[in-house]
Amino acid sequence: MTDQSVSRPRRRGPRAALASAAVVALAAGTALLFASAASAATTLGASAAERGRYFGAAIAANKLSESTYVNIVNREFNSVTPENEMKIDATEPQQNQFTFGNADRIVNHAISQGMAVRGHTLAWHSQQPGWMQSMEGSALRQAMLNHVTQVATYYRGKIDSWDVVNEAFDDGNSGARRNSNLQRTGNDWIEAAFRAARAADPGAKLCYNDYNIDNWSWAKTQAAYNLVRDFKQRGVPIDCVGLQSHFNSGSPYPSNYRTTLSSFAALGVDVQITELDIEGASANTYRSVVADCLAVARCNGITVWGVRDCDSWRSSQNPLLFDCSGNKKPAYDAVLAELNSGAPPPTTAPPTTAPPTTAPPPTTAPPPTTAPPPTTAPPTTAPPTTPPPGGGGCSAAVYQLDQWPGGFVANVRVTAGSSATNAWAVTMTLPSGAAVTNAWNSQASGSTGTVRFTNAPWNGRINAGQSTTFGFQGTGTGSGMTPSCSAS
Ligand code: 9MR
Repeated sequence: MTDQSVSRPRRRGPRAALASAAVVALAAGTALLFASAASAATTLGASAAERGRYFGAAIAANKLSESTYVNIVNREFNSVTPENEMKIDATEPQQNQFTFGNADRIVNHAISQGMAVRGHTLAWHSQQPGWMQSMEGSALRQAMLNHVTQVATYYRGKIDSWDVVNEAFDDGNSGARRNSNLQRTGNDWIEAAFRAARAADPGAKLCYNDYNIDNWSWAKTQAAYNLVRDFKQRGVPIDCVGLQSHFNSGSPYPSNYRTTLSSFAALGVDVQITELDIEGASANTYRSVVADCLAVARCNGITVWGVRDCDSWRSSQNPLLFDCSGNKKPAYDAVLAELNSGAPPPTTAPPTTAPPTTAPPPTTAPPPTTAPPPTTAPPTTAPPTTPPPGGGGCSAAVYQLDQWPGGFVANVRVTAGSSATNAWAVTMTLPSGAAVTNAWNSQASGSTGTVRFTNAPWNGRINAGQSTTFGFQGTGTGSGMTPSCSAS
């Protein structure tokens, strides 16, 4: 950490601090109490960001013109997932004819609001356009890879995490792959899709996403776990697992959910809760899900599958955090309180132990009968030997420049060192004649020469060893830039 000039609030002298404390104390005896209560974050996204995480929602392009809807989205969430607009039938309705209009509406809205975007989804047996549904064999494999490449390239630099492959395992107890036209192209179709996605957008996190992989003792969970373990062992690019977590009476929140989250995380991937909804929206169950995520350092984000109950794909179950009029439900209050009670991210890197080599538990094991782990947060004070946040520094790398005559797009991955960051800054000297025209997921100061990019309000906190990305567009040529990173 060499650069000390990350902007911080200006320090005030002890005299000024005493004077303002006296004013507050004189104004009313309760004012100090009120001040401390008011310091808790008041929105889901802000609270999650303080804990190095995001809190997102699936949104629909055609609702962005509804003021009640968009006001909630803008106020509460720091990540969005297009609910349907990035699916294969939406983005490639005719083979090799790509349409991004509705997806762009969501991505542009998110960028304008400083929100992250989860891309959903590049390869899936469902919502395939007619031309793809009728394809098989090597022609389908090529078409699938072309789709992954084209869509991930188009959105390069704008996607935080991609659901590269969605729902590839069978329901039931077999642990087998789902029999789909994609599966029939050969068992390696999943890794082929991940490799194509990495080549197209090296800055995005690449996720495997599925439902009914929440209960650690279910065969489908073990099948997904084995896939991720195998990919990590063989070096197939994978960065995250998405647990959809649609909970209802047939597939309830399991008491071993935290075990599932931490077991996937121990493989060396992020864990994201990607499509959360809960039949009846029990405040206690929502609270437990949030507590489980906060208890696992690499559970780095939660997305609810819709905004208001009436927006839900299962609207009759009233499974979301806002009612149809846009009012906060008790589940909302529970989620916010649980987020606010969570500890900040650990300031030291988690141990880099090898993934367990023992066989996973038998899939027939009955679910544990013990109560779910307590939801109270661990103490927030760091032990005296841990470095202060940011003391472990950070590193930055510029990825694949998109270059055309007169302009370029660059994507930068910022990785925290051995301790968490609270804020970061990346400086880089642009080639002569180049100028930054816009940046997303960061603030740029200066546009030519040495430009300094500082974190957006929601992505300053990066857990030890983990990363976030930002991007920028420029005029001129963007080659040969060497970023340097500082953290606090
Ligand atoms: O919420 C989506 C709904 O509007 C669509 O009609 C449906 C069509 O398949 O997909 C829903 O979203 C699904 C998501 O893409 C994947 N996991 C299950 C979700 C709920 O069905």
